Amino acid sequence: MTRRTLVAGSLVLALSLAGCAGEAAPDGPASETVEITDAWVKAADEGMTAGFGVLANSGAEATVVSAESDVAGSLELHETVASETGEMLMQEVAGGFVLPEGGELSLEPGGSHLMFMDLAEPLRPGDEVEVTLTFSDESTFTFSAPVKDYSGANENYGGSEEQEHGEHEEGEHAEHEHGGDGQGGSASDDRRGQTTGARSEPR
Ligand SMILES: [Cu+2]
Repeated sequence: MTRRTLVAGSLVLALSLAGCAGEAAPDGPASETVEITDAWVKAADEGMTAGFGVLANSGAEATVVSAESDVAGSLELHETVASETGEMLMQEVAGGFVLPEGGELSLEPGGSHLMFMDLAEPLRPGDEVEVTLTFSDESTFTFSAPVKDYSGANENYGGSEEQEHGEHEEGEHAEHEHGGDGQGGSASDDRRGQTTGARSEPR
């Protein structure tokens, strides 16, 4: 009898807690739904350098509003834009890096990147750099990125990567088929299709 009352009591408590959560994102803080892959930082002796990687977000839309690292006086969130004369310029991105719901954002040379300002010490290939991202919900996400040599935007930093990539295209992406469920259309539709498109349709 007593035990039964206890169970009932905790059930009510759980329900009322769930009620309190109200409209808060069911996916939890951005720090728990965002991951980074292929993170790396460009080697540099002093001054500025840049960090890259692919940010993937499995939850609701998340926004990176700031970043910091012990190796730099400050970190800025940069995007690359074409000027009126066609020159590529980088600038701080207004409003931060937006990661769409269930989507990803690639930080890459010639595109958006983390700008390391005022390096505290030389960053050599093989070093590891810790970076902390802060999201608009004030949660934070720390990751470690290796330092790599990279000598210019026109150079393929991966070396043999082009060949390897060709093989991956045939292997890992073979299961990805287009137009299966008639939802084709825009690029964003296509991206979403990858999460739902795996189901097999009965004939
Ligand atoms: Cu920059």
